[in-house]
Amino acid sequence: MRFLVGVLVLALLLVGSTSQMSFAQDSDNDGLTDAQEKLLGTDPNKPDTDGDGLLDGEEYFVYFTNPLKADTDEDGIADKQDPYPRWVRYEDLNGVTTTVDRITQGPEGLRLHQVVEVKVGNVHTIDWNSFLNPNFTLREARFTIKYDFLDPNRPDYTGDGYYKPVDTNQMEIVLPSYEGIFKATIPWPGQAMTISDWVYHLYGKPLKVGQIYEFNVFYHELLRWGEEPFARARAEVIGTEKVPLETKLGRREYTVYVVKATLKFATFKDPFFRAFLGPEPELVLKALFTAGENSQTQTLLRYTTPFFRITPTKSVGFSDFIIAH
Ligand SMILES: [Ca+2]
Ligand SMILES: [Ca+2]
Ligand SMILES: [Ca+2]
Ligand SMILES: [Ca+2]
Repeated sequence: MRFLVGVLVLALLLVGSTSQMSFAQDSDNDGLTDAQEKLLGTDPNKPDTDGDGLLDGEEYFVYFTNPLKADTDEDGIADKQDPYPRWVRYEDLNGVTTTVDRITQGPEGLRLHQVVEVKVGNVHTIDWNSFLNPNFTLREARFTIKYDFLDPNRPDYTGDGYYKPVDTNQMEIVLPSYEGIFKATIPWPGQAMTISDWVYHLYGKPLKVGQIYEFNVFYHELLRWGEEPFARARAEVIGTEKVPLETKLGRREYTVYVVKATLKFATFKDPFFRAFLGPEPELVLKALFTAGENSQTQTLLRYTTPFFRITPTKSVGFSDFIIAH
C-alpha cells in the first residue's frame, strides 16, 4: 500500500512537471509560450501570425502592436515599415479619452491624427488634425469640434477651426467653442505646439539621460479667456525608472526614460486662474517612454500633465494620464 502511494505521488509529480514543461513551451520560437498564444489568439505554430514581418512576441512585448493585425493603426503602412506603428490612447481621470490614431510622417513633418472624446456629461468630440513641421512649429492645423449636448435645452453644435499662418510671425486662429466661433490673429513664436502634443514630438528623438529639448506650448483655452496662451517649456530626460505594466499576460516590468518638462506661463490676469495656478505658474509635466532606439520601439507609457478644462463656468483640473494599449 505504501509502495502504491509512492508510485501515485511519483506519477503525479511526473504529470505536474510534464504539464509545466508544455506550459512554458514556445513551439514556434516567437517569444510567446504556447499558453500565452492561446490567450492572445495568435498561432502557436506560426512565429508571425499576421505576416507583417514582426514576430508575435516582438509585437506584444516590444512594439506594442497587434500581432493579429498587419497594419495596427490602419494607415496603409504595415507595422514593420511604419515609423509610428501604434495607436496611442490615453484616459484621464475625468472620463476623457484621447486617441492619437495615427502618427505619420507628412511632407511638412510629423502629422498627428487625434480624436478626443468626453464620455461624461455633455459629449464633446474634437477631431483634430495637426500638421507640424520637424521643428515643432504648429502650421496649418485644421480641426472640427462637435458638442453633442445631453441637455435637451441646449442645441448640439459642430464647428470647424484652424490655425493658419498669416506670415512667419502671426497666426490666424479660429476656434469653435460653446459660445460660438472665437477668431483672433496673434503673434506666433517659433517651435510652438499644443499642450497635449509635445510628448509625441519626442518619438524618434535620441532619448538619453541629460538630453534637453526646449519649445513653446500653446494652450488655446487660455486665449479664449484673454490670457497669454504660450508657455516656455524645457523638457529634460532626467533618468530611467522601472515601471510595472499590466498586460493580458500579467504584470511586466519595463525600463523607461523619465522626461520632465517645466512650463513657464506668463503672469495670469484673471483672479480665477491666479487662485488655481498662482500668479506666475510653473507647471511640471512628466512622461515615461520605454527605452528603444527609434520611434517604433519608444512607446509612451504614461504622462502626467496639468489638464485644463475651462468650461463656461471655468474649471481647472490636473490629471494623470494612463496610456492604454
Ligand atoms: Ca510561440
Ligand atoms: Ca506564434
Ligand atoms: Ca507579426
Ligand atoms: Ca501602420
